[in-house]
Amino acid sequence: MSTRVIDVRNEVFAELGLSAEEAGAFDGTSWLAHGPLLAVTSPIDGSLLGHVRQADAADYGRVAHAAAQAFLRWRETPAPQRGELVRLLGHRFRAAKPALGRLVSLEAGKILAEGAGEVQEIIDICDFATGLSRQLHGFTFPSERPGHRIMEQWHPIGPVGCITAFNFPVAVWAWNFAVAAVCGDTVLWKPSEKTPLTAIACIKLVATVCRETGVDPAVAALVIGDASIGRKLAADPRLPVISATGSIAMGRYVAAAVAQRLGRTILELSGNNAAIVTSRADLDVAAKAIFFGAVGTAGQRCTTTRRLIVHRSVKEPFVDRLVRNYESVPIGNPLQAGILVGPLIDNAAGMRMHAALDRAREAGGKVLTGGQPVAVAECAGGCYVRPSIVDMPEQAEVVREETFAPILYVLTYETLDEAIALHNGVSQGLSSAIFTTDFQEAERFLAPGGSDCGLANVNTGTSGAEIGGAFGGEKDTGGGRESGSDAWKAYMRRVTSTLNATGDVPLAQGIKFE
Ligand code: UN1
Repeated sequence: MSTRVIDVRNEVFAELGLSAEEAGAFDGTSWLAHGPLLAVTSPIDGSLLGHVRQADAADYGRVAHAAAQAFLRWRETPAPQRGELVRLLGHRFRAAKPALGRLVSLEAGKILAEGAGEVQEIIDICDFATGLSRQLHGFTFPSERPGHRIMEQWHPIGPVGCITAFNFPVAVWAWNFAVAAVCGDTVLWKPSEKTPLTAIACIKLVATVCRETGVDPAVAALVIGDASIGRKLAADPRLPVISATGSIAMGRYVAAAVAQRLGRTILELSGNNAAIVTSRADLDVAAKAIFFGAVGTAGQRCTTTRRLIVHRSVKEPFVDRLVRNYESVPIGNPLQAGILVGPLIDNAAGMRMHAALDRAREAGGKVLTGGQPVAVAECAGGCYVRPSIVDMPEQAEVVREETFAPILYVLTYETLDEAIALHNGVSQGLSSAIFTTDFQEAERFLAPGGSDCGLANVNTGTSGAEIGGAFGGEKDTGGGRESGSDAWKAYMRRVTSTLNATGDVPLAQGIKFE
């Protein structure tokens, strides 16, 4: 199988029905866009993948209107029938997995296994949401009044605006779309400008299944554009819910704009995830999990392990071992079998990594390995770096920031209290892990005074969460929850109904009004 970007591009374009010039707005009927042309390049070697015509303000208006109109019909469709669309979609994504996974690799620079893994998340959430379509349940409550009953219903809330980032160009949309769709909402998606082709490919797949099943394809609407389009979504009163993944700065803007119109947000912003390795850890387990968490996806997951908080007694052997793993990790063309670390998304990301390492050194940090650019034959236009480990004397400012690159800062501790204080001493609160075989240490980490993150793991890493749980985190991570568990509730409106089956009107709280 070829590993040349251009060959793979030609194959996946043919399989997924993409052309060299695509339109970045879909209203359920036509692909028409009138904004500036966007050149889409691969981070693998900088080569041109294609062009996408972006949406202008009028395109946005047309697409948002279509999503709002489609909602009126979709919300009346019984939920299990909505689930049937999502079930068929799961099949379609199963069939498309090899091609779509490779397109993710081309556009986001992920290794093939991770590109395919991302499509697997789509399939998994489709399966989950299909079951969910028969379980959108409400409680009933005993009334204080005789002959009365109180019940809750969950109704579709409206078109959902979904803003996603480059690093999970399709899975995060799918968590939102599959769940929102069975909830009876339509979804208007604004993907990252770095990964518009995977978005177009997904929406084309959904539209095909919609047409085959008689569903209005505007249930999955798409609008590709710059930040001005994102601002339109945030300000649009037709979109009662905005789900956004990206930087803290973007999240603050979206939160304020949506709050201004009293809408609801589901925010998944940055992570600064730590793994605590205690003196009682199984170091084999810890090393494997932290290696994948810190180095996987070239350090460009929200869930990437960015800080290692290690007990003084095991620090030396453990860090030495990690350094050895880092020094032998295969870096290169992510389309090639055996490669574990692909490129950073662009040169700017490489520069930010470089700057962070400089700041870490200034703060007294010692770079134990990595940080250098790596020249990859035939991929001269890509930004490849050697993942880095930096021993830090303290949790300096640079450690408390999220640099979207493979840098693992090492912090040392003596007592578990100290470790947890260091762990929680950052503004982000997405994912976390402790490595220990000691039950009491594990329970301390999971207790209310332990990890303050939305995801807290024991003996498994910070990244690679399954779709079945709710995904998201606290503090600057934004507080939203997507994907599994009861995250669906954020995509619906709750109706509390009191039913009176008597011929009288007794009032609550014992009030007499006669
Ligand atoms: C992200 O980085 O925004 O838990 C999502 C994980 C993946 C999802 C990451 N399942 O690492």
